[in-house]
Amino acid sequence: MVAGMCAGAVVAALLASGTGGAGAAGAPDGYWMRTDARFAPVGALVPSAAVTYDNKLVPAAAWIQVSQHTAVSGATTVKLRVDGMVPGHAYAVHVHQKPCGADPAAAGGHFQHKPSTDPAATNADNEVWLDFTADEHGAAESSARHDWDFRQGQASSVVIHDMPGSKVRAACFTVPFGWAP
Ligand SMILES: [Cu+2]
Repeated sequence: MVAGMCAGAVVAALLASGTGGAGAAGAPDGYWMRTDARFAPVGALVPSAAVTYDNKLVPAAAWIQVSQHTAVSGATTVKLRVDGMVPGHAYAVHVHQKPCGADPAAAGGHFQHKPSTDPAATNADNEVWLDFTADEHGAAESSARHDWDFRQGQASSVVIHDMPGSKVRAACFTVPFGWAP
């Protein structure tokens, strides 16, 4: 079991950059965010920010945590942790543009640093990919780091696909991604 895996409310904080002067040393400047939830099916009595569309691949009550740090420079690191997934299964995960909905398509397309209709632009350098393979307990971690930042309103969820290279959406988590102030 992963420590500290209790589902909780969104923890989002926008920390103002240094208190005047040139770069207050050691201050955690930029945008910090961490949020977690347990998956629930569409139409669950108690709705969740994390919805599963495929209860076999992403069981209800599986857990997900997403965190983000964007430095003042714009460099952005996104981390993913999950538990309760199918042991040994390889999933593909991307940051998508819109919040999750009852319809898996609601999350829209991938966030792209340089928006493009060219299929070649769909890659881990131009997008945020958080693919993982669940360990023997169904847990996993992944992370992605880029020199660039999200744009307002264009990164709103993390979509878990059934397998790498697939467009099928097994689950979705609405996440308050932010950008450097
Ligand atoms: Cu995707």
